[in-house]
Amino acid sequence: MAITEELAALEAETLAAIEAADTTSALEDVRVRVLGKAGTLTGYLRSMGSVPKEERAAVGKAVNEARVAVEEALAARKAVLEGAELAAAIDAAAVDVTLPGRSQQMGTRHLINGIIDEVSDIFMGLGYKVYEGSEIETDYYNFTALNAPADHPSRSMQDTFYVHDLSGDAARVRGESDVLLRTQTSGVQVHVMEDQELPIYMIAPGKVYRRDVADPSHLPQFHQIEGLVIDKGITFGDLKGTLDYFCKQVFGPERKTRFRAHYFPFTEPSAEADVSCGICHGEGCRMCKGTGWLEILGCGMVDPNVLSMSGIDPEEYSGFAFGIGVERIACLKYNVPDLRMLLEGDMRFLRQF
Ligand code: 2NL
Repeated sequence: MAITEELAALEAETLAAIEAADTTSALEDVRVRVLGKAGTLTGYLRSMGSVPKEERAAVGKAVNEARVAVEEALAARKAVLEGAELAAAIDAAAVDVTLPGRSQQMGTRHLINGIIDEVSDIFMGLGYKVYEGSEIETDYYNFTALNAPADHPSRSMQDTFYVHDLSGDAARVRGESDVLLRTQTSGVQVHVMEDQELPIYMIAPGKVYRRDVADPSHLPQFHQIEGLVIDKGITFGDLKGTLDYFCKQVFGPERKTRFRAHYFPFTEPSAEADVSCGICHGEGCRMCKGTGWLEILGCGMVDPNVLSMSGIDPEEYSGFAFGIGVERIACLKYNVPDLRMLLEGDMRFLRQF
């Protein structure tokens, strides 16, 4: 076969292989096979020297034409394949912007914090200041300054969480620490009585601790809001008017209040306040155990001893104080069946409020 015929056959075969290549790497294989260092067409270009002189021009022309035809076909096919591969890569990496996002569940304000804010707003509206104080207190601020007898059971290791005292004092290291987790927020009021100018109109909301095992109606950590007013000429009438207003703000203007005599070591006289039942309006039902009333807080006129211990003259000043259980308000307003549900973080429960 004449060289020109061989070249024509090689060109035809190569052009067919180029058309058949379906990836850029298959196309590159064809290029190397034909135009690479050891390629078939390269072989013809290299062997031009051995072609007889009279044929050299014609063969040279044919080889060159074949090379140009192959190079053009390679370039054209390469453009097509690269375009297709780019389109496929873009498709594979594409993000479907029409897909809905993965939604994050939003948290809510905790019921207990909601009640603390609501009560704080009511008292701030009456000109009271809100003090938060410390959850760790000394025996003096939690008990002694509140007239609690030295042998009162609430002071015992049974009922109060004492904190290891690492100050190095021998007696304290033996376990007789006078540092504790507050069992009521009263210590905050004692600090205010010692440190602030009179008169005092304040509330102290926050966490308190008692050594109880958690059950549907007890938690070892719960919340209290205590209030304290000290001014000249404060009477039990001021206490009743203030707490009646408070109850109507929280539970509704149609609710009534009543005050029953009670005992607390830090107040004299002392009382428990009830609010009329919101279900039966005083008729008696299951909610109020047939009484028509729901107990909601403890209160009283600040004992003169308590005033004196904090440096306030009980001849010149008088005051009232009260303590509200926040979990108790939550139960009355929202019928929480088990206080432990307040601590489980189950959004199906917490979202209801
Ligand atoms: C209750 C009873 C009460 C107080 C707390 C108080 C504080 C000072 C002086 C006098 Cl600094 N009293 N606090 C008074 C009466 C009752 O709480 O059952 N709370 C849930």
